Amino acid sequence: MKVLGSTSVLLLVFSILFTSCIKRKEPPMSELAMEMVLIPGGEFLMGAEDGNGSDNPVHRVYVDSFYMDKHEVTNAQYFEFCEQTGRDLPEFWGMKEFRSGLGYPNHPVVGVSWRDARVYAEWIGKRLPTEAEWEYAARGGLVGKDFPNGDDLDSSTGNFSSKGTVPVGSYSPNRFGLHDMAGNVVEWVFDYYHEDYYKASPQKNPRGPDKGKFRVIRGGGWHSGKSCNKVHFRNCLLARWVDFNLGFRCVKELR
Ligand SMILES: [Ca+2]
Repeated sequence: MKVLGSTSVLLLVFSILFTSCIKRKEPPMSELAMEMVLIPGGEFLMGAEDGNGSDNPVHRVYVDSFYMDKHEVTNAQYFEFCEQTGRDLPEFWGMKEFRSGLGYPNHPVVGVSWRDARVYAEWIGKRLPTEAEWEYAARGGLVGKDFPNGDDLDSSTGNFSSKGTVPVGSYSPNRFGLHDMAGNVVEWVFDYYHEDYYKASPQKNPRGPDKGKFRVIRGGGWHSGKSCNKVHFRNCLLARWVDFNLGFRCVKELR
């Protein structure tokens, strides 16, 4: 009986250890702080007068403080989500030409729909950024500049018009500490798209139209031209769409 009792205790211990290994824990804030940066709330001028039409008029917007992922979500991070939730792996998974799959753990995930991105964000205790939050963060506190680090973007400051994604964080961050806000992959944001939204946008914490056919995408990617990488450039896709040039990152509210 004594031997059986010891075995039972051992089994119980192993069971607890195994369960604790497979159960995802909420990361502590110190860990979050390492992978996210605090974007201090404030006002900025959103849009551009000389943009592609939907990004004007320039209008003053205020956003509250929030945390934002320093990097685009990676293949390794998204794989863990699929492993733990049973969600399908992304389109293009395992395709070398798109640097997709576990052979490229630190490259940004591609081939995910807006819905995939939103479910991932909820699973990890975050959410997708609003379009205003994304642009405010991309500008990094600079005023009237087209790119995250100033007036220009070239092959030494961002991954665009290239042959594929690169590991996240391969280029210098902007002044808020965010990498790849121009280039690498285009990023899904929360908002529905409407080309005239800036004419009617609320000034404080805008969240986009209440309904729409498309979701906004931001930032340009490896397969985008330079002009699509401007901090104010807007584009959109159907929420179910997937693309080898498109990924996402998440934000988290302070409270
Ligand atoms: Ca990007």
